[in-house]
Amino acid sequence: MSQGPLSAKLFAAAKQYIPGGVNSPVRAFRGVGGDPFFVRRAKGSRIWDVDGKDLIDYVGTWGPAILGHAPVCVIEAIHSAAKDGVSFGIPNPYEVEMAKLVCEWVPSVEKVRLCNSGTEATMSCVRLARGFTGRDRIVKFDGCYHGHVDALLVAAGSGALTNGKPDSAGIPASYAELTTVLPYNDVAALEELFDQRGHEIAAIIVESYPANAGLILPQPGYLQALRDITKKHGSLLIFDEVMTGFRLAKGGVQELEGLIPDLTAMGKVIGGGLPVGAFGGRADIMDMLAPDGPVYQAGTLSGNPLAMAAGLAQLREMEKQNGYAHLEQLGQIMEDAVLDALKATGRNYQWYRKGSMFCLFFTETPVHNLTDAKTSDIPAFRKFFHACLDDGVYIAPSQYETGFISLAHSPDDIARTAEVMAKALRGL
Ligand code: HOZ
Repeated sequence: MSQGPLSAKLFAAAKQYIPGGVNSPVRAFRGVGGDPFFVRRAKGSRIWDVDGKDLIDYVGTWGPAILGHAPVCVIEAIHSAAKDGVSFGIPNPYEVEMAKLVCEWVPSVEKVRLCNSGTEATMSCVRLARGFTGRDRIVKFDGCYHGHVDALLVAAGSGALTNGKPDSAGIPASYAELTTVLPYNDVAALEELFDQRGHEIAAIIVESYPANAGLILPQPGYLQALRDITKKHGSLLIFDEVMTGFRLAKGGVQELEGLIPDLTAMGKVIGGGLPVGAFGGRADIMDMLAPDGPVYQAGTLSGNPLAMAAGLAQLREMEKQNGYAHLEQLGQIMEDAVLDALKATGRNYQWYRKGSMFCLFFTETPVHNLTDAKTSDIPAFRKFFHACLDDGVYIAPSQYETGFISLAHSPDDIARTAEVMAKALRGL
């Protein structure tokens, strides 16, 4: 059972005062059945629920906890910054340090603006692309999720997909009409669209590795095709690196793939667990932002000193510990163990991993796009999820999400996880 008695009591109260009892739909367990547990404490690779049960956690607060939960360096940085005040609403030194670090680490970023969430980052990229190009049309991909931005909540992944409502209500048809949705990894569809409407297209926005419909990797040459076609037609290429940025490499997917997008949206890891987003790119595009340019974007808490201090501490610790190489080793240990478990149980489910991000699709069909992802056996995933949870392993409560390993996961944690997963697979 996912809920102990204290969680059940809290959830009953939460439902009275909060829509659905949660402050973000992905927490509601609608994709797996049952009700969510409430967390009292998190440290390292573990979370403890209010009923005292501990779990090895692969959700990692949906990505930010790359060092594990509550790392000492981040907690100390927050304490130290808070002593001088928690928000100023006027520039502070931390935000300059953070902006400099982002420009140094992320290959395409010449200038960056800090904001408070990944949603703000993608929303601002879209506005900026429209302002810069003077065009209105945006292209996105089926199953990609870019936060709860009106223009992008069309054919969306993550909670929208999990809940079976990938097109949100409340978005005027005339507004959604300006978003064209393409299947991912399909160069012919891309070329056909640009041949017909290239002159209308302000930008393509793409999750650099889509991670909100499970984890889907680009076919060789696909990201380059996006780069080439946008360049040819005078459109911008926006990489949404909210999930992948600072997680797979210092410079995200663009560093790994050797590609330079025009704009990049960032979030999650950059905030060290506090609410931070960022977007950046070519200086001539970024200079279109107010106060220098005509594209307005703002935020009372943007560049908040606590959030900047937490993010800087986390990113510097990753660098100090050579964290990305270490995460790749942990990811490989996990991969070997899961593939062994699949073999031993005679299951040919599709496993995808890049560094510390992973997804096990409950389908035997290779997954290259949302249509493939949807061939997954959802009842089998639900059963697997609950079996893992009962045995102390917490993965995201949806087939259409991605798992995260942190530097706090030990090889023993991973070995235990593989045992639990093997038992869950045997039980299907
Ligand atoms: N990108 C996150 C998981 N796919 C979203 C988390 C949330 O919606 O709360």
